[in-house]
Amino acid sequence: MIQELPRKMPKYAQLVMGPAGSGKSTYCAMLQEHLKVIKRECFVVNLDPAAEDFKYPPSVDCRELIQLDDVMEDEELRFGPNGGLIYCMEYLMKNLEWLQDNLDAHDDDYYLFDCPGQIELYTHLPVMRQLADTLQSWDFRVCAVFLVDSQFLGDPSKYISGVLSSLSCMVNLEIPHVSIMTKLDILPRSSKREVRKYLDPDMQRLGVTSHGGKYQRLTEAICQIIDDYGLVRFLPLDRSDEESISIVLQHIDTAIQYGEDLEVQTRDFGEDPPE
Ligand SMILES: Nc1nc2c(ncn2[C@@H]2O[C@H](COP(=O)(O)OP(=O)(O)OP(=O)(O)O)[C@@H](O)[C@H]2O)c(=O)[nH]1
Ligand SMILES: [Mg+2]
Repeated sequence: MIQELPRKMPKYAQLVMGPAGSGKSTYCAMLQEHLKVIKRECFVVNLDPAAEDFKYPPSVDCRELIQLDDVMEDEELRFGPNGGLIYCMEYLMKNLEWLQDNLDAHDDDYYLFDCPGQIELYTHLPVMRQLADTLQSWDFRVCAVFLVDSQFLGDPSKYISGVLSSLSCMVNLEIPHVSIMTKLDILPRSSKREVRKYLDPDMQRLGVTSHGGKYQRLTEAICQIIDDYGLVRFLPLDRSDEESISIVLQHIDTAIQYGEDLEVQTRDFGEDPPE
């Protein structure tokens, strides 16, 4: 007789990343609120050792393990703010059992990890890769959510650098990846029209020119690759528009196959009413 093994249920995580001030903490607070409205629970984890106040109630706060101020004031370490932050993140990676104990994650739990804004964490340091790999070894399905401020995407050369920073994070982490253009709610109407061009861009038609002309062919080749392989597409996020929040969530849920293993909820309505 074939015995059915108990099914292992996954947990879900979004690693919310992006440059300083791109809106990561605001996104976590907003998404937690949105999920509450649609009766889904999620926990937010603060992974920024320099965070001072919160827009959401953190379920886990890495500052209980290590704080940037303590590292900077340490007589032996003598770090500045950037080096200090990297030190804190490396310290966290050496103490991942602290994170595991504090997460206390159960089947189907959904977590948002609010990460710090140091871009080097995503592009070439091993820290975030290590975190993503560890979460996966703890049965999490993890999605990288990379935010870029729409204010900085409004012309072709800025757009290319936004695409390349998101792309280097994608290549570094090798997990499902969603890129988001934030703060559309504060763009003036004329810029909104301009920025929409970049949501589904035809890189060749954007007319990207490099400053010196010398690198023109390189720029064109990069655009061609991004275009041909559909490598990075930004989803617009306007926090004043529930539908845009919902579309972003759908993309991420699809990327991590959220809900695929959920049990069908049944409800007992009692006996049939008399005719
Ligand atoms: N209007 C508007 N403002 C936003 C939005 N997202 C963030 N902001 C503002 O942008 C600033 C930075 O937002 P944060 O959420 O702190 O950005 P962050 O990426 O967490 O910043 P760091 O953690 O310092 O890297 C704050 O003043 C926010 O109020 C948005 O969608 N719309
Ligand atoms: Mg933040």
